[in-house]
Amino acid sequence: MVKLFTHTDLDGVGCAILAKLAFGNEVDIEYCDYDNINENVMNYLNSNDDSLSYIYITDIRVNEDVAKLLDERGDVVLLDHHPTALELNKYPWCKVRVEELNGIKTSGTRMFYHWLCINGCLNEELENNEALRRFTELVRDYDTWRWSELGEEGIICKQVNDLLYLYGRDKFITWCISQIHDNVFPRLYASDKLILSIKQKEIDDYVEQKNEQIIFTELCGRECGYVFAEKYVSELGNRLCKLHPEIDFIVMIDMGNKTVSYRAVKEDIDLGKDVAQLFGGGGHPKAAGSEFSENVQFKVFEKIFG
Ligand SMILES: [Mn+2]
Repeated sequence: MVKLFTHTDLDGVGCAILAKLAFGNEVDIEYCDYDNINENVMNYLNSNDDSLSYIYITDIRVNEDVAKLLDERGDVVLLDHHPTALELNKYPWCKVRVEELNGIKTSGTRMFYHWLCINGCLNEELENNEALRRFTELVRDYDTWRWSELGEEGIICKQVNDLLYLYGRDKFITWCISQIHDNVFPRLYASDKLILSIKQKEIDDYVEQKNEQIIFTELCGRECGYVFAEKYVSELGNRLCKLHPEIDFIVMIDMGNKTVSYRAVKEDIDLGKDVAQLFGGGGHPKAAGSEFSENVQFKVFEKIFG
């Protein structure tokens, strides 16, 4: 058996798709986020399920305590591309790379694809499958935001990501796998295009609404704007940054989920290191996140009603 712990976003789901293609029914997949990855891996290691499975952890990192346990256990590979995970490279089973050999930013799906190819885990048909290669590139281009620099050609990356949330994870995975097997990925049908256009209208309206609510301030010595938002944070963040070139980054606070997302489009800032890490989070130079406690929610309540 193979056990896969992977991130919940398109890049993480891309890894799940690769695992299903490579290992079929022999893989058990657990989708994790930054707030539960360590707990989930620990629970697995302490459970009876942890027999002789090979463990893959993709597009997400574990903390030092869990890394030590995995190091003792063996039969594990961690593939991640977030700069905040680079310190894990001290373990030989952790491969953290930010860029591909050609200098463009890589992603979890892309790294896992290379790993599976090099280690002979994909059959010949899949190894030569053009649609599968395209799939990994498209997921990477979305995840690293490279798609926004590709013009018209990049839009399909965003559309595929939208379809993940429109169809739901399971249906989306089935859709991708069948298109990869038929060597047609990514093919959009009229019905896909219709729901995508309805969705896009909703996102555009949301961005417009949030743009009117933006509050400008200073944070970590830089100019920023903040909004309270809980949806479409990647697209919202990117578009608000572009609408307001005077700010260095945008902060999106999700009160309900107790999370903060940071986004920038400028080159001279590392949001993961310079901002999110100061608040217990992490991430990429242009996209990062952190969390806050329940106490903050109570304080806000008190301020409003106190
Ligand atoms: Mn990723």
